[in-house]
Amino acid sequence: MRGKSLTCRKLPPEVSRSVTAYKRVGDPKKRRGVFRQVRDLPRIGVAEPLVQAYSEPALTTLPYGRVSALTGYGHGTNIPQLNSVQSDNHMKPNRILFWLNLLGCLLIAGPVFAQSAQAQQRQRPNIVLIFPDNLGWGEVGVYGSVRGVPTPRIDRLAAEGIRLTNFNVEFSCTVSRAALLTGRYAVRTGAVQNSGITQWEITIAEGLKSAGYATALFGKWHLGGLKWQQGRQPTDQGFDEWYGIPMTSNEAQTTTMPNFNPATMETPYIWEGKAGEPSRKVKVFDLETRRTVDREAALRGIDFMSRNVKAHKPFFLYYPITQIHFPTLAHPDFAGKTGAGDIGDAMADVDYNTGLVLDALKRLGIERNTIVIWCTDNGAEQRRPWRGTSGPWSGFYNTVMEGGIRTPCIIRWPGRIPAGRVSNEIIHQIDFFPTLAAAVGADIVPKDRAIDGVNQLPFLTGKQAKSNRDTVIYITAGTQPRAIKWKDWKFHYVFQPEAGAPGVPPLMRLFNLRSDPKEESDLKDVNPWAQSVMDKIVADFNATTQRYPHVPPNAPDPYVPPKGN
Ligand SMILES: [Ca+2]
Repeated sequence: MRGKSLTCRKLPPEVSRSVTAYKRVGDPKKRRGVFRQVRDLPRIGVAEPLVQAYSEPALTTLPYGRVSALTGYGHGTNIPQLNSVQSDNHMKPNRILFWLNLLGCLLIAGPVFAQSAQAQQRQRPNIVLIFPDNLGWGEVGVYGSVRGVPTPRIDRLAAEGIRLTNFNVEFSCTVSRAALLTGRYAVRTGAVQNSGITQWEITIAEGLKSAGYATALFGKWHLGGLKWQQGRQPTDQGFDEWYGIPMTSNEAQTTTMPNFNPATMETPYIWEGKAGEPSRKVKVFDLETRRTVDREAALRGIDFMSRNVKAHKPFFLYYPITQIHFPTLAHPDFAGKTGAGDIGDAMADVDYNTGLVLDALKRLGIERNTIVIWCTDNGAEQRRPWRGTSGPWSGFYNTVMEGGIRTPCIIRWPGRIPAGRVSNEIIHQIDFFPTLAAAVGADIVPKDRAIDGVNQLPFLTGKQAKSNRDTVIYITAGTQPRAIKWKDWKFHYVFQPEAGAPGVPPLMRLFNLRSDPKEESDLKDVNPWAQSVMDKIVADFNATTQRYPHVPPNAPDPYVPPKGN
């Protein structure tokens, strides 16, 4: 698996084509023409990154794979020659061929040479996944902040990476986290708040851990259910260590409830844990510690990154920020500071904590070798007085209105993902697992179950204009789809714009999200083709459940999947 990542496969196709073309040309004049292409290779990412790899700290990863392994073999002296290839227009073709062949041999022969696992690992990119809670589209500066609270760090991250405007998630905390970490629509996992997901699920953390990554969660878990201590801790799902809350933020209100009785009711705590050990209580989770848990999680995350940089180990830092889920009470540094209420203060808090992590990446010298994903778990908080905003969209979380399932998402990977792009291509949180697997060059996506995510790396890196997805299925309670998104169209099977309220007739409605972002004008009757297209998407999905039946909600461990038909 790791060996594969060391081969020439990782060269960009234009480089491979040029090198191959050069070798095939017999006529010296024509060869010189091809040489001009080859000479330009540094501009598309071969020799230049080699030089960077030679001069930068060990954790720098090269674009296009594992070429920096060369330096690990003591071949650093090749680099001046490579530079001479790009600068010496008069070099004789046979010399050029020699160096190209040498380069090719080294690239191809890489896996043949024994290389320490550590040397491989330090070339894999680190991953930082920042995942605020109930943070709606309309709070973030670069997404058109309704409250006008500055979010300079998130905005800058967007300028340095890609900003998605059609990023899709599941409708609520637990199901969103299940989909995020498993690459599967949550309905397949049986994820529900009170029981979380079974140990049988394989998470991104487990996959990356198997590829040699250090893994940690600092923040909110919410995938272990009420009995999370019984085999459903973060450390039971691939995280080496964790700190934070096992369930959700509203438990911070428990100890101040008028009827709270510690003798008969469970006191919520902030916990910490390491793989192989039971988690330990750190302190009571209440309205005061609710304000500070995200900052503490950021600082622990930075400590985790620092330790792994020293250990030359790639890492996956999952930082599920608890803001701005209710009670939306920001860190004391921000409480009352923005003039835009609790949500405005919390948004500033989120931006600040994001900045702490980003600054640490820079300080540690691993900015270029780290994929940063910043996205939110579901749409805007709706509970008053902490009612968030969905920007141009209608609805809030716990619905499949766009305000519930379309959230901000920014991805940065310097040198790989072009900076400053904004895209309305459809992406889903379930795509992260296969996309990150491709990004780190590890075959870690499970093959014995239905995976709904698709690899979006070619799109994110600009090698392909379109997303590998043009549909999304939205399922809330039960297994019946509530809505389907197909290209610019969205078809509601049960139009339910308010969470908990009954569906509003006519239940089936069709909207064009470009012309009608608020989902107000039903176009079903003038587009009679639409339902059959949507029904086909549902039928295709349902067909997969014959082979891969859903894990039932509340399934106990150990879960054993039934044999599919
Ligand atoms: Ca949430």
